[in-house]
Amino acid sequence: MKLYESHISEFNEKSIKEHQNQFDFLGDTLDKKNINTLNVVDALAKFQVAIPSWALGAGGTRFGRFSYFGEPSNLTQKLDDVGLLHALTQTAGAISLHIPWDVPEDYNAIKEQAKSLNLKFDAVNSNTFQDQANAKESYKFGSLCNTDEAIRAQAIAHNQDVIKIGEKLGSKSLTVWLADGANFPGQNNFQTVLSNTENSLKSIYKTLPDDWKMFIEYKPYEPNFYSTVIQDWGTSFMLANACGDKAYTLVDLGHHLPNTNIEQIVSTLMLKGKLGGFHFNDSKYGDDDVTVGSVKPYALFLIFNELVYGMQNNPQNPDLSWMIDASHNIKDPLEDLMQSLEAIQEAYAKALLVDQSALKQAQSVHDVVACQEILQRAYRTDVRPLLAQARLQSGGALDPLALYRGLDVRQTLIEERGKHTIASGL
Ligand code: LRH
Ligand code: MN
Ligand code: MN
Repeated sequence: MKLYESHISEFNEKSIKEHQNQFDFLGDTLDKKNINTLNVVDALAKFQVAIPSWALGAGGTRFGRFSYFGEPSNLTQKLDDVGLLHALTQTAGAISLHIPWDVPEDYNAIKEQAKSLNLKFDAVNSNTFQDQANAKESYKFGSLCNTDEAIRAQAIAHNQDVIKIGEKLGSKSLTVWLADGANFPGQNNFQTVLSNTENSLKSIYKTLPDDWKMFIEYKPYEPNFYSTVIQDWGTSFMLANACGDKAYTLVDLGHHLPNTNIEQIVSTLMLKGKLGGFHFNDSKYGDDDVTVGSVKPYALFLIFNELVYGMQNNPQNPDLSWMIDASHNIKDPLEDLMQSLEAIQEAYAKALLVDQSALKQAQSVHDVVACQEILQRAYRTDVRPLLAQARLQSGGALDPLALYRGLDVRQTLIEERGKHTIASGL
């Protein structure tokens, strides 16, 4: 399905007056608080979040999978979907591939297509959590951590291949997430599997191009339910330090035990210059991978507050790689991703409104009540006109979801691709 500029401009025309009123009113209010609205809008317009190739289809659970119909069944169609999202929102200017799910058949054609859709290739992800077709060795008992050298070698070689694929596409980073761990006490010697993992990561790191970064993702449990080798940010941080300057920790919001103070983790990593990337999602119980901001929007705001502080005060930390990591069981994936993008931009905008100097002042005199007021004043501001303005400025839709529904995009995709399509991936 091709979305034309005229689709967007004609749609925007209908609500432009109402938007302008709302934007001007908010602008006046913020002006009185000495906030430069145009700077905030500018920051929002620049903020781009990568879409993972595996979030474009219906994921399902181990109990079943309900197709959403018209899902992309190859890389070209996945790029088209992200292109649609980007055209509507102007916030999704990159795609993150998972290998081997997304190995391109024709690199030039894929690169040309991405260029025409204004998309970049974000981090490439390796996969040693599933056995691949025709693979000699099995990852049933771990990959980079395995006590069997041949299995480790196969997993290392896979990661090195993924880097080569990413290089051909213009990616600049590799994300390593390992399912490695144990299902039962006694299954693994903790020190052996950690040492093996460190050595394997170092071998992969050795082949990382100079202008690349390696992101090490952590997760406390699942699919192993007793222990995970890279279980928390501390383990990831330690491994990143052992590898070198181009290795960083990656925070996935769903990879924490309930009530973990994620904003504090973000803050610590940025102070140490070791936060590399971010996977957005939301959760109630664990790695639920549900729509960003749908369960704990205030926690997301507090996380963004630390991210904004870090981006303004920690030059030792590089620019972050932003990505959504979600799965969809019952929603239209594209609609869900639009909701996630909106929630991310909303939390970012609110964090940009925090009066940092007033907060510092209140902290210095231990005025705890004022500290909370300052944060909540920003959080309670309805920033949606700022988001709409940023989209308008960049050629996106004032209300992406309404336009998507108005054009009946999903129905067109079903007509083009058929009903019973299955996206490769989770
Ligand atoms: C693991 C994870 C990781 C994978 C993706 C499919 O739970 O978050 O980022 O690559 O899901
Ligand atoms: Mn993730
Ligand atoms: Mn996950």
